[in-house]
Amino acid sequence: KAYHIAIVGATGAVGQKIMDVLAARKFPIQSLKLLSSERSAGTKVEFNNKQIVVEKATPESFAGIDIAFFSAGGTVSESLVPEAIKHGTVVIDNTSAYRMNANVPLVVPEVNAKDLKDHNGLISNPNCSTTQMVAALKPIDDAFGLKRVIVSTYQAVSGAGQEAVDELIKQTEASLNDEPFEAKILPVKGDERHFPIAFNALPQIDVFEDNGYTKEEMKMINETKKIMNRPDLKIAATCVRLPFFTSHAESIYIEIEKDGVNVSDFWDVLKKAEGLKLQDDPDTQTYPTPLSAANKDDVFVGRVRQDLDNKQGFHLWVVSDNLLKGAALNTVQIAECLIKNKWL
Ligand code: 11C
Repeated sequence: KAYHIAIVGATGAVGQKIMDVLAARKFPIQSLKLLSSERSAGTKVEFNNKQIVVEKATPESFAGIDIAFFSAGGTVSESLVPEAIKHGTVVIDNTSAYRMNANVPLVVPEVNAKDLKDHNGLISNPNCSTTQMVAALKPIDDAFGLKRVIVSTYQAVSGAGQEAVDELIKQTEASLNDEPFEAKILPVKGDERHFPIAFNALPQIDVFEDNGYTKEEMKMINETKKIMNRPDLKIAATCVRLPFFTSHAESIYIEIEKDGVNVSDFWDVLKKAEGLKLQDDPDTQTYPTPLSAANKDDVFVGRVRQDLDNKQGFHLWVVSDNLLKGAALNTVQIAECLIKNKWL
């Protein structure tokens, strides 16, 4: 069987990646409707060597659509997802609009595919930095019991959109040419102050909440608890933007329940885990980096070390392409999982 598919936000970076992933994985498509805001409507986009004209997304756009991938920002999802559901379309939403709703599954298939079973027409795709972290933490939790997580991230500018990517390029060129430049986008387009990203590190991703953590940090905390079904998990995050284009990297400190576990026990567990690739050998300087992980599907793990003071404490370095496993790939894998299990 093949399906009638719609992509909302088809001209955006994640929308384009969803198309690439659908084509690469030979997703069973009967028809593909590309939807966008009025501004991008009329644009022609190539898919499988055919030109498709992007249409303006309206409530009626979803008639006859089996699966809609939404990636056009929270406001668009808030207004159009309920309309799509009314048409019987199953929605997989890439925005944060519905992620923490109790009746909306938030899914990384390797971690909690079973939560898809009882969906109500809407499934949320997690934040990119959360997805790669839970993919690495789940097999560890299953094998050794996870007690506490402290994560610091090193995140690519593409997570903040094309304008942030363009800003990094312009600022880098200007800095190298000793020319003046302005910071207008990062750390957060809508926030009051902006700081240079070129040759810098910005310890703010998204706006601050009242507790002093940023929204990105609270997403990592709350989404992880939901996906792993561990509301009791002790977890804190510090999210930092760095001047590279693709992949998020994370330094993760964890404490486990089990005693007597060593690094090679970790390697055994991580090697067997679905969607993970272990790249960890200090003798040959083997570890993942944002560049080595870019354009790859896996979540890469390296630098596994036992803490020097706490035998039940371990340090990991986790890297993955933020637009693939962090966004487009996970979204398509959710749809594949629904089809495979006849849960559509
Ligand atoms: C960033 N993680 O790198 C963000 C982008 O909730 O889907 C993704 C925001 C989200 O800035």
